[in-house]
Parts: sequence; structure tokens; C-alpha cells
Amino acid sequence: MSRWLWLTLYPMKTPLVRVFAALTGAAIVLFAGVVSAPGADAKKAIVVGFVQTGAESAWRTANTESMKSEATKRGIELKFADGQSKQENQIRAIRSFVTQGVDAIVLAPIVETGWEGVLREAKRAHIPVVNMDRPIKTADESLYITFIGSDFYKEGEMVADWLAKNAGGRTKIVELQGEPGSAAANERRRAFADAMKKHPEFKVIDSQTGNFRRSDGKQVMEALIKKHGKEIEILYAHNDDMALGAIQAIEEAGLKPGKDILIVTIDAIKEAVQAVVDGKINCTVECNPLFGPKIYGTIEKILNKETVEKKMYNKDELFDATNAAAALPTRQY
Ligand code: GYE
Repeated sequence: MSRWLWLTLYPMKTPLVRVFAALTGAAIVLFAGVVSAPGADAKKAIVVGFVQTGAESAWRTANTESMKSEATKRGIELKFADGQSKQENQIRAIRSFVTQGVDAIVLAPIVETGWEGVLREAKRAHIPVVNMDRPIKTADESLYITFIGSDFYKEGEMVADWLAKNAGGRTKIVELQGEPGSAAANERRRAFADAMKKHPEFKVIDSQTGNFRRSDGKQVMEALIKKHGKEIEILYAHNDDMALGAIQAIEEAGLKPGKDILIVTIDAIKEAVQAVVDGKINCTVECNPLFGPKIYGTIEKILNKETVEKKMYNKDELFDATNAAAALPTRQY
């Protein structure tokens, strides 16, 4: 019974009045049901709970925007949870989406491990989970339906390959790592280290985290310059924001980014591609954040009981002095 009807009937005192009122109420409810029946046929909007990492970088902002605008375009009701760079916030958000009974959950996990408990709760509630952007590590692959994102290992390899061909005799590298524990940082680091084994002339002389953030990139680069001085010949940053922060530190130290220190990085945000054109970044490997359409397309298939692939990787390119200027006008993030 609707809340207003209940509130109307409750104060009625005599039993006869109460019976009459109850019957009338039931009739109204029934009638309302019949009248609203055609509406019930209209397609119900899909409700998606999206658990984002936070807002650590320009990549992330573009990714959030893609997820929000595509939901609006498709008439999907999007419930957005900002993890604010803390796994416990993300776990709480998943739990809350399970309680709310959303149709699907999209998780962009900050770190790789520690998801089994809460994902089991989603599975028990029959809510499909799409693992987006950063893959989780779990022995139980049934806890998520599919992974959609970039191949971080390949990105690290592409950077290393570029260096092997273009470093021009420079060999001493400092590395700015992404958020500790994140798949993006772990894989970009591992791939680069593996590739370096094939090129023993290169040496990573220092490696520190800059948390994928511009301000941290600047601060850590300042400290690295203080510590190693002119010894640094190459900077490998796990994302553009840290590289752009580091560029400020390099310039403030009176050095020329892209010349005194070669800079190789990942994401290919517009500002970084511009920096390649300006000669301050030497190469940036794309990591495309604009895959809202692919995420919702996949969710619609899952809810239609269609089978989807377990892993779907986005295609990423590399930008350097040979192609950055031509690409710049069409960069969307
Ligand atoms: O490279 C970085 C962001 O997980 C691919 O996270 C993402 C990374 C991206 O903060 O800029």
C-alpha cells in the first residue's frame, strides 16, 4: 500500500469505516495498477554503480567524463562513487551498490589485490562486475565477468623499445612510478625492467613513486636532481602528469627537458602530445581513457545474457617527434 494511503487510513477510528476505507484503498491501488500497466512495459533504465579510483590525473578526469557522458547518451542511470585514492572507500562503495541492488557494477580498482571478499558479496547478489582500467589479481576469475582496459605491460615495452632505438648513447635512467600496488604501476615497471635486461647498456639509477600525480612528480624529481645531479640522462615516468610535474622541476634546475634529460612517458594526454611537439617530452605511449561506450556496450550484452570475452584490451599508439604534430588536432583528452 502506498505511503499516503496508509497515512490517510490509519487515523480512521471505527472498524466499519476502516473496512470500507481499506476496500476503497485496495480498489484505488488495483485501478492504479491497471492504469499504469502500459508504462510497466516501457524499458526500465539500467542502473550501473561505477567505483572510480579518484581524480589523480588528467587521464582519470577524461575517463570519468567518458563514463558519465556515455551513460547519459544511453539513458543509463549511473551511480558514481569516488574512491578518493583509498581502497577501503572503494570496498564500501561496492557494498553499498550491492545493497542498493544495482544492475551492474564497474570497478576501476586502485590496487591489484584484496577484492575477493567484497566481490563475493556482489556475486552472491547476482550482480555482474566489470573490472575496468586496472586488472585485479585473483585466483577466482568468476568474481568478475570481464576486464576492459589497456595492456600496461605492452605500454612499458613500447617505451623501452623506443628508448633502445632513440636514446642516442644516453643510458642512465630515473623512474617515476605510479600509485604503489596499482596494476598500472606494477606492469609498467615490470615490462620496462624485463626489456632493460635485453639492453644491459641501460641502467635505472633510481626509482621512486610519484603516485600518478603532477605535484608529486615535481617534488620527487626535485629530490632526484638534488641527489643525482647531471648524472640523470633519461626520465621514465609511468604517466604524463608526473612527467609534466618533473618538467617543471627540470626547468627550475636550469636544465632543458627533452634535451639534457630525455623524457619518455605514458597516457598521451593532449598536454603531453603538445609537449612532444614543443620538444620537452620525447615520446608518450597512448593509454586511451575514452572507453565508456565499450563498457556500457558490454554491460548491455551481459544483461542480455550474451557471452563476452574475459579480457578486452584497448588499442594504444605511440607519439614522438615523427607524428605528434599531425595527431595533436584530433586528440580528445
Ligand atoms: O595511466 C594514470 C592514471 O590506470 C591507466 O591511472 C590508469 C592510470 C593512468 O592515474 O594517469
